[in-house]
Amino acid sequence: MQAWSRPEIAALTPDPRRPRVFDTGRGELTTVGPSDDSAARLYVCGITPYDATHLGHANTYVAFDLLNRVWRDAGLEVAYTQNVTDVDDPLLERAEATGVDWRELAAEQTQLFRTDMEALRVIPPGDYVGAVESIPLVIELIERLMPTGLVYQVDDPEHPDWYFSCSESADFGEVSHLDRAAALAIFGERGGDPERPGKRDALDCLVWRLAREGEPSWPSPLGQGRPGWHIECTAIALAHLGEAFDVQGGGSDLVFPHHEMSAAEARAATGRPFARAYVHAGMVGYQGEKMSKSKGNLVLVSRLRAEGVEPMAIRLVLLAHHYRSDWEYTDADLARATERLAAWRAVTNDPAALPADDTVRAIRDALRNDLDAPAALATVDVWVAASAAIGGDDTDAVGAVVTAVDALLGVKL
Ligand code: 5CA
Ligand code: ZN
Repeated sequence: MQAWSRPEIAALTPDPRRPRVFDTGRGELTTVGPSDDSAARLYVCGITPYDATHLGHANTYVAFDLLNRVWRDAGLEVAYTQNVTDVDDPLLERAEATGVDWRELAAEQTQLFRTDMEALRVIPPGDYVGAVESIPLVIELIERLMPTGLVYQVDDPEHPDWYFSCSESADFGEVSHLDRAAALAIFGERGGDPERPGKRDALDCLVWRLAREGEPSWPSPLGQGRPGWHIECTAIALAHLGEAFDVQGGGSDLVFPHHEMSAAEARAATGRPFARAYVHAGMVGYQGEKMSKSKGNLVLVSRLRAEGVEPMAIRLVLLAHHYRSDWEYTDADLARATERLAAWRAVTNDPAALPADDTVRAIRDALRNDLDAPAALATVDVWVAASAAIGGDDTDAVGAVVTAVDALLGVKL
């Protein structure tokens, strides 16, 4: 699948220090990236293409864009894969409810997402991969799992779908560390089917759903059907990035079951960890609840853009919140970001300002310290305010700040 076009990425002299980010699995900050000069490998769970792109989605992709940019700033190449869940229950349900062909809905929403990402200057993944085009990879992975004895058909004569015995897989729980009661409750809320009769264990997850009347399906040795959700990401990540890649990312709503179960499938198939670290962005809320397609309380990037909001102001709204925090969007966020952008531009339009070496260094430090964008913004604010008040005659400073803000924060001034 085609990704979106790449923003121009400003170049700084590399600073080889690796970033530290919070690994949900370890429950602490950890240094991420290769220890040699091989490429850093990143997988970020992509959209299910309907109701795209709300500020919650954008927040997650901008968070991992920071990681991508810091790795690049460290002189590393970044192998980045992102999926599109272009066939799954919620997409099919929405298509059915609105009388649109599911393929059309997916194509149109994926395209909208591309234009939003482009506007926000998010660096595209090198591999942008749809679930539908990856069906052969999914089948291959399920077949690879067969000899483990962890894949079985549910005891249901009408629909003997294929399942994976998650909780029997080594290290199950390594990502979320949930106890069984909590896992069962969340599984039911997030697309799982703990109550389906005929499974070996309530936490087992679907890997291949056999065809139902009116649903899309593809031929396979497992029977005509379609992939389950978790195995989609496992198959795509293993095929495009290999085993034990550096970071598996997504929003915190994916910690369980999605990332736990993908990790269990990969571990069972390869005997190695799926990813070296599992990194999660916080949830963005609106009007008192998590912003979500199912609730409909959405602030869409495309709507803000259509209202004339500068994409760089939207990006600054997101960067003003630490990627791991949960926060609620209000109009005041946008007003503050718009003011900030104007203040930064007012100073960077001048030919000279106060010296900026310490400011550039502080932006780099802040981002290497768990992608602390709010601290980076505050550093720029201080330099901008001081330069506006005092003036300054450093003619290199403006260019240095503009380049650093562009390269590291992705904000074009
Ligand atoms: N296609 C799957 C992942 S394989 C999926 O979760 N799609 S999604 O469209 O629901 O979400 C896309 C990404 O946005 C995921 O990483 C998800 O964690 C993140 N996300 C969804 N809602 C929010 C929100 N309110 N705040 C922050 N991130 C969110
Ligand atoms: Zn995923």
